[in-house]
Amino acid sequence: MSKVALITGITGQDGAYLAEYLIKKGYVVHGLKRRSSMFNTDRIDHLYQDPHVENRNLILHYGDLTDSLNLTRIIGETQPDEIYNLAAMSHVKVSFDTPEYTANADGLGVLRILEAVRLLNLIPKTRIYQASTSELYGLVQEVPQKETTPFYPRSPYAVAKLYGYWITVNYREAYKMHASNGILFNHESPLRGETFVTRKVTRAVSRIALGMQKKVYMGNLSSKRDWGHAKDYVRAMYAILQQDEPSDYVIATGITTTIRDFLKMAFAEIGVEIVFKGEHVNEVAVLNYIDERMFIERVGEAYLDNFKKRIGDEVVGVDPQYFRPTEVDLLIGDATKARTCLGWEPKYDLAALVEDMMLNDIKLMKKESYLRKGGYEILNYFE
Ligand code: NAP
Ligand code: G4F
Repeated sequence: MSKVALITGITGQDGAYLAEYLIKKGYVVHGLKRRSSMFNTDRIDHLYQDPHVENRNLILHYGDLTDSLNLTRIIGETQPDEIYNLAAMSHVKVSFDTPEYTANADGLGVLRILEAVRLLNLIPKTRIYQASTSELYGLVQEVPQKETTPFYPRSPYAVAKLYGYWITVNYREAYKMHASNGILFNHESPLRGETFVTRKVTRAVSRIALGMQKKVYMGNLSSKRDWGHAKDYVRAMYAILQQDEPSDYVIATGITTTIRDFLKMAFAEIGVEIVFKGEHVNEVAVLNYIDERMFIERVGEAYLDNFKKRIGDEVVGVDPQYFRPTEVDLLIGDATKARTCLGWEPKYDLAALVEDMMLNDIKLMKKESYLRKGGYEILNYFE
C-alpha cells in the first residue's frame, strides 16, 4: 500500500518540489488548492493527471486554510499518513497590508488542521509537518539562530507563524500528536514567487541583459539572509516526519549574505560587474565591466552590442516603498540538530543556487520577449 500525503500549499514553490519528491518515493499525494480565476497550477502541471486516469498519484482538492469544515472533510476523506502544512500568506511585506487575513490563514489555519486530525481520531495515524520560519527570530537574540534561540517576531506574518509554531508544540504535548515544526531559513529556486527578493533580482538582471528593462528598484540592500535551495529544504521536511519522535528543527546553510551581494552575484553570472555608490535611498549600482566571452556564453551574442552601450548606466536604485515598517536585519541559522539527527546536508551552495535561478530566468525572459514581439504563441483574447 502506498503512503498517503496531504500537502496544503501545493501550488506554491515548496509544495511543488515536495509533491514531486513524494511521488518519486511512491506516495499518493493529495493537494489543497485554492479556487482562483486561472488554473494557477503552473508549478505542478508536469505532475498533473487527468481525473479519469486510474490509480492517480496526484489528486487536487479545492480548499482554503480559513475554512475549517472544508479542511476537516478533506482530511477525513483522504486519511493521510502525513500532512505537510505549507499553505500560508507567505510574503512578509504584504502581511503589513493584510494583517487580519494573515493571522487567520497562517495562525488559525494551523489550529484548524491539528484540531481536524484530533476530532477525526487520526492522531495514531497522521503525522503533521508545520512550515515554521526563521522570521520567528526577527530581532535576533542570538547569532547564529538555533532551536533554543528566543523568538522576537517583527511582522504580522511572523506573529501569525509564532502562533502556528506554539499551537503545534502544544498539540504535540497535550495530545501526543506526531506534530513537528521545521524552522526553515530562506530557500529559493527557479520556482520562487516573483516578488521575493532573489527572484525579483534574477528576473530583473535577465531582463536588463536582454534589453527588456533599464533598471530595478529595490528596498533595504543591507539586510542579510541565509539562503538555501528549496529542493534541499523539502528533503528536510520529509526527513522530519520519518523520525520516531516528533521535534522541531532549524534548516539552514549557516552562511549569510546581503541583498547587495546577491545582486552582485546575479550580475556576475552573466559576466557583468556592478559597483555600488551613494547611501541609503540615494544608493545606486552602475554597470562597470563586461566579460564579453561570458556574456555571450550566458546571454547570447545577439544581445552584446546593445548591452555594451550601457556601461556606466545605473541599473539598480532604491525605492523606499519596498522598506518594511520593521525589518529583520540578519538571519543566519545553525542546523547542527538537523545534520546530526536527520543526516540532512544541503547539496546546493549560494553560487549554485544563483546559477540555477539565472539560467532559468534568462531562458524564461527570452521566451517572454519573443512572445511580446509577436511570436505565434500570442493569443488574441478579443477576436
Ligand atoms: P509560496 O510559494 O508563497 O506558496 C504558498 C502556498 O500557500 C501557495 O500554494 C498558496 O496558494 C497557498 N495559500 C496561501 N493562502 C492560502 C489559504 N488561505 N488557503 C490555502 N492555501 C493558501 O510559499 P513557499 O515559499 O512555498 O513556502 C511554503 C511555506 O513555508 C509557507 O507556509 C511559508 O510561509 C513557509 N516558509 C517559507 C520559506 C521560504 O523561504 N520559502 C521559509 C520559511 C517558511 P496560491 O498558489 O493560490 O497563492
Ligand atoms: O525575499 P524576501 O521578501 O523574504 P523574507 O522577508 O526574508 O521572507 C521570506 O523568508 C522567510 C524565512 O525567513 C519566510 F518565512 C517568508 O515566507 C518568505 O519566504 O526579503 C528578504 C530581504 C528583506 O530584508 C527585504 O527587506 O530582502 C529585502 N529586500 C530588499 N529589497 C527586498 C527588496 N525584499 C523584497 N521582497 N523586495 C525588494 O525589492
